[in-house]
Amino acid sequence: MFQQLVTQYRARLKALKLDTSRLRSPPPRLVFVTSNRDKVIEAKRILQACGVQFKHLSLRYPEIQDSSLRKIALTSAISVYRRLRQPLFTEDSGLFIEALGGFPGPYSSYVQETIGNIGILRLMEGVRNRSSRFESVVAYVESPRKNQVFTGSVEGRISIEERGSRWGFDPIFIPSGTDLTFAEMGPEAKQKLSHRAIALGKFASWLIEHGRKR
Ligand code: ITT
Repeated sequence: MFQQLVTQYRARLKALKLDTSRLRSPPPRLVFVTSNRDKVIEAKRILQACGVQFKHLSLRYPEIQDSSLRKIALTSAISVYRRLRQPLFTEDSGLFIEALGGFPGPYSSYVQETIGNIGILRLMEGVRNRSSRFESVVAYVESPRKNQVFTGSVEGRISIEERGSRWGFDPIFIPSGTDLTFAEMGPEAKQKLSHRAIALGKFASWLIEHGRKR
């Protein structure tokens, strides 16, 4: 509605041959709630490329303990929505290592903060099956009764040692089809195949399809 008014106003000014380039777009109404700065940087790259704008709100919110990332993400997003009462999304992600029965999975954040990559590499010492998977779940809550979940995953393997220096598990995760870790390949290449890019790409398509780009 507001966007429509701005468009009409711009058209009127244009008819009067005035400069409309200085008119600012309304601020984004969509909020990304996360305490993780690296997620925000990646989400900006991915969503802005699709023309989707959002505002970042840094907030630590309680997460339920569950084996399903989907359940954790949606429960968190709904509880944050109850506080903020505006359209928002959260993103939950994790690294699932086959030989460790899917560990750290939903405990990825805690494991990263405690034993870190070195601890994971120690657990994997002498383990031949290094298959692993990164998963991402984006939970969008628009109103008390309207929510959507978008998922993305990328298969790969755990490296023998840390390579590259980006955030989280990036230095030890090698996506299938390459020999580089996420950390070594850099943000642009990571964005083409990451779990987060897939989930956020689906989210962006949904927003565009339903006319909710901001
Ligand atoms: P919020 O819950 O506030 O969004 P968080 O960092 O706690 O932030 P998660 O609970 O989703 O987020 O934790 C997932 C952890 O998995 C994250 O902290 C990283 O350590 C790791 N991780 C997830 N995606 C990653 C990626 O693309 N590259 C490297 N590490 C990643």
